[in-house]
Amino acid sequence: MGFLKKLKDKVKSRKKSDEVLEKIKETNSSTYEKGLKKSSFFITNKLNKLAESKISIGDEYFESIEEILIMSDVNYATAIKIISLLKKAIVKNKAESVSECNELLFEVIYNLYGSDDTSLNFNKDGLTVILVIGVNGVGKTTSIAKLSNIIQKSGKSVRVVAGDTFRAGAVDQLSKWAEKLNIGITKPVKDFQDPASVIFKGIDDAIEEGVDVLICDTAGRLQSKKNLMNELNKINSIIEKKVKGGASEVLLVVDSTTGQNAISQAHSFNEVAEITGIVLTKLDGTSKGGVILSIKNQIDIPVKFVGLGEKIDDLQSFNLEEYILSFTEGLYLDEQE
Ligand SMILES: Nc1nc2c(ncn2[C@@H]2O[C@H](COP(=O)(O)OP(=O)(O)OP(=O)(O)O)[C@@H](O)[C@H]2O)c(=O)[nH]1
Ligand SMILES: [Mg+2]
Repeated sequence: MGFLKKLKDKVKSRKKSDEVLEKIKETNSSTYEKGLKKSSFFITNKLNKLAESKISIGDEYFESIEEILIMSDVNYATAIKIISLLKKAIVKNKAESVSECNELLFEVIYNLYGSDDTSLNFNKDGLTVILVIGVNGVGKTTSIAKLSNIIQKSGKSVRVVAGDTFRAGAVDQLSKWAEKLNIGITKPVKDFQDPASVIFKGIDDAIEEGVDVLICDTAGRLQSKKNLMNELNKINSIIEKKVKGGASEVLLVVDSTTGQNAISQAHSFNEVAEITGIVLTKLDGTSKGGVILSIKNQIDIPVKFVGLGEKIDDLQSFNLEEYILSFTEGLYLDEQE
């Protein structure tokens, strides 16, 4: 049985769970498929053309693969690594047709990516605080709404805090979501209030309300590394003062449509904060879904969630199998039983 067929069977045989952590990780194949349509169209089209062209499996084929990977936002070093592994896999599997080699490409990518722990960390002894950070416009606030929805559906109660006191309209935006989701929200009491003090109040409110999880929105303003570090340090020390062990998750949101910029943001934020996971948004808006491989290989912080559209259910736990299957939708495969 071919690799992709095996993967499909694996995804199909997944069972639904009642456990909170497992529920959060449940994914929807059609959301993945829809969200990765552009990437899949781009890559399978190119690979299918190679299969049709009767190109021989040699330098020209590998150069084409390298080009396709790089155009999909896989960084150069990773692309080279993938091709060297692909060459070995072709020999090992005695692959003779281009379509066989194309399928092996995804098996290589799957194995290279490996397994990441995409579970959300929860505080076992009290309030779980999730801090959400990232530059302007990447999708922090919308991802917070979507994440609140996922956590709520898993059976835990949620509250949010509008720690973005910088952008006019930011508080209203989060308030609207909170109303829709029927969850509590802590807002600043004055314009440009220190975000740490809003989060301080948010924690008090969350403890008083007795909710399980508090998600903190922050401003996405671009600032110097030193200022950013100071601000995040202040927020962290406030959380640590109130909740033993501090924030359970520090999620960095990056926009996949910005390609290598997303990678450099992750690098910079990683220097100033202990990021526990990445939320990769707007995958539906790009044909360059390979950026996830660059994140894995250049930064090695687990992508925990992916944004596959603008609707509330379009944030999904990151699942490598779903990702690869959606990516290869429409790929020509050799006839297999
Ligand atoms: N297509 C698509 N749009 C998204 C996704 N995630 C967020 N967006 C859109 O991106 C835009 C910006 O989202 P916000 O959540 O306001 O971004 P933010 O990071 O909070 O922005 P600031 O508060 O200004 O820093 C909105 O129009 C969202 O609907 C996604 O996964 N797919
Ligand atoms: Mg925002």
